[in-house]
Amino acid sequence: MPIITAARVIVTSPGRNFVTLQIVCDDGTTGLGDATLNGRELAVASYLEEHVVPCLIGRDAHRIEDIWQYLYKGAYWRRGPVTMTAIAAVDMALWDIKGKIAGLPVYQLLGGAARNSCLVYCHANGTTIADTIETAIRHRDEGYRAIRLQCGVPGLAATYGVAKPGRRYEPADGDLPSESVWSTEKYLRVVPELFAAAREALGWDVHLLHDVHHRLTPIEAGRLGKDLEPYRPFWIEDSTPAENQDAFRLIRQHTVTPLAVGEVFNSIWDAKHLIENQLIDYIRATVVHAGGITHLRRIAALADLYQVRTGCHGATDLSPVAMAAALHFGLSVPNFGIQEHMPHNEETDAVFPHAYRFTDGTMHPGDAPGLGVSIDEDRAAAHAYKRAYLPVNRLEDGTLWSW
Ligand code: CS2
Ligand code: MG
Repeated sequence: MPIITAARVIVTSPGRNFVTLQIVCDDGTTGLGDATLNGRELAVASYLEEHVVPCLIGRDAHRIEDIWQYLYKGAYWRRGPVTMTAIAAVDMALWDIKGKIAGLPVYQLLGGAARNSCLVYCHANGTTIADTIETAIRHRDEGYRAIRLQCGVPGLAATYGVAKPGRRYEPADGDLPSESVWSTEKYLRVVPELFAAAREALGWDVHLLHDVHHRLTPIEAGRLGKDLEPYRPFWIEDSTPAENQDAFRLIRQHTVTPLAVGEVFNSIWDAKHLIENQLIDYIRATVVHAGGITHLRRIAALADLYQVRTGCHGATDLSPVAMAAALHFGLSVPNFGIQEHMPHNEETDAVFPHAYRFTDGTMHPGDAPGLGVSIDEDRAAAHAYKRAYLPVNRLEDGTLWSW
């Protein structure tokens, strides 16, 4: 059996911060796990280095479930984004090790492929509706069959999901949080116009998605869902904050637009009520923030009972290690829905060489043993960490609001 002899945390910042856990076994096998929590990276790095790594040394790396339970129940202080991201990193690394020793890609260890490849969606954003549509057409021509649309809101200097002109969209910035101003009224006027223009320009053979990013009240979300029904969105995401899972009942009463939620969830308990009451259609919890492959499989199995499908988060603050793990998971689950795919920049891809590939609007993790991703430590060392925060959002009257 492969005994864990070392585990190291590697922090690198090729355009944005990533935290990676590398576990080493006595036979030389190594495994990688993503431990990136955007804006709180060093909290997870410290949790791993100070509290988790000492407990891993000497353990049998094949005992994934036992180690998961040890780190979850053994911490006493259960759940939360930092804890579950740390557990996720260990879990991903152990599945990587198991696959390498077995000589099999991780999806084969999870029951094999339940589909040929994973449908993915990309991001189209722009300051104006016209800019957004132009980008969406370009992505459709690149082969994407599903595109998320986010555009600027007239009267607001900036808004979620829209990159600064000429720059890639990376929301974490600054040595302290930047502040943006929000107006629900202005926003609710522009999104239906965006979708009307998108259907006019792109037709009906492409899925269109939208991320509300936690900013509406339930009844406002019902209004948006109803206004978008003529344009058949694939989903509206994070339409209202989900601490009160039952809030989605109010949205359901007013619209048949599909609802997605969960990228900020870190355990099955965050989603149980939503899933059991069929208040959502897609669950977006991820391998990196919801306890790894082991826990995400439990969430997907519960969701499957209620015809809820997976729609996992996949922004660029999830490293290529997480993307690889997400694709092995997505290929194997019966109730896969869609996988978010924001391509990383070239520097990041160089730090994390990987086997996963994009083809014709879908992605496949590849058949390399394990997760099929590695880390170039020399390149990683060349990109020093720099603290960065996600923005803070306020209403026009200064009220602190969800970003
Ligand atoms: C967004 C994310 O991709 C999405 O759906 O919600 O870009 C989110 O804003 C970031 O992951 C936060 O770090
Ligand atoms: Mg989102």
